[in-house]
Amino acid sequence: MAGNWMPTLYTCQGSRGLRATWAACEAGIDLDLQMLPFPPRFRKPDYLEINPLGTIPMLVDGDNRMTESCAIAHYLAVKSGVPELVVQPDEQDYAEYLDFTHHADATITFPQTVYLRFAKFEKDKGLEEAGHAYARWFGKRLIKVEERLDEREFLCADRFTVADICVGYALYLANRIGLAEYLNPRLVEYLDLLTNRAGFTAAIELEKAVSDETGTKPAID
Ligand SMILES: N[C@@H](CCC(=O)N[C@@H](CS)C(=O)NCC(=O)O)C(=O)O
Repeated sequence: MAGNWMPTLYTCQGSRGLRATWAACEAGIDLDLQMLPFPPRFRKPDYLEINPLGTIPMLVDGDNRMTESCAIAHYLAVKSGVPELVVQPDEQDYAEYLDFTHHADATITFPQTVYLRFAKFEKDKGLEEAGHAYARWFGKRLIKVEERLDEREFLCADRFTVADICVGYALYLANRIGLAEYLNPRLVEYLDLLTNRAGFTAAIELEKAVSDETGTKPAID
């Protein structure tokens, strides 16, 4: 990446912010990575002054503040000048690219996080069964990605793009939070391909290195 552009990413290790860290690593962008304890609204309350939502990730680039992981991944890829990472409006799969990039968080990660809250983090509050119902719902919602990957290596345009980063993170999260049983063999193979990329490994290592340096625990152990 040319010049001394270094946007700031506030995130927690292994959270949805990994979509942004991963996109930055694929695109060769240096990030000013600020690893926060999870959840920042309780463990780092002054974060609310810059992000009243209290959520991570948040990207700060000059006057721009972004709080959606998939939008941040797309933004970094476009700004980095690595055009292959995004699908351009004049390419055949542009509509699918936008759709899968949004589908990843809005439709797939959404039930994952409700499961995580009710069946893991707040297990003692009596809503564990509701959490497991959301897990099953997550499983059903994988159908669109399964069908899309039936005869394709990547989701769009016959190459690795930000849509793969966004959906890939949801599959990676599934493995980490006990939802691996919902990934069929094709999804397992696809996830393997993604997590073996140098950009993914670099993102994992970068988040870990900065977290270790600052003594910050991961979002999910
Ligand atoms: N749609 C947003 C969701 C952001 C979000 O809810 N992040 C979670 C962590 S993965 C969070 O910050 N939860 C803690 C809280 O809301 O206090 C995105 O994709 O970035």
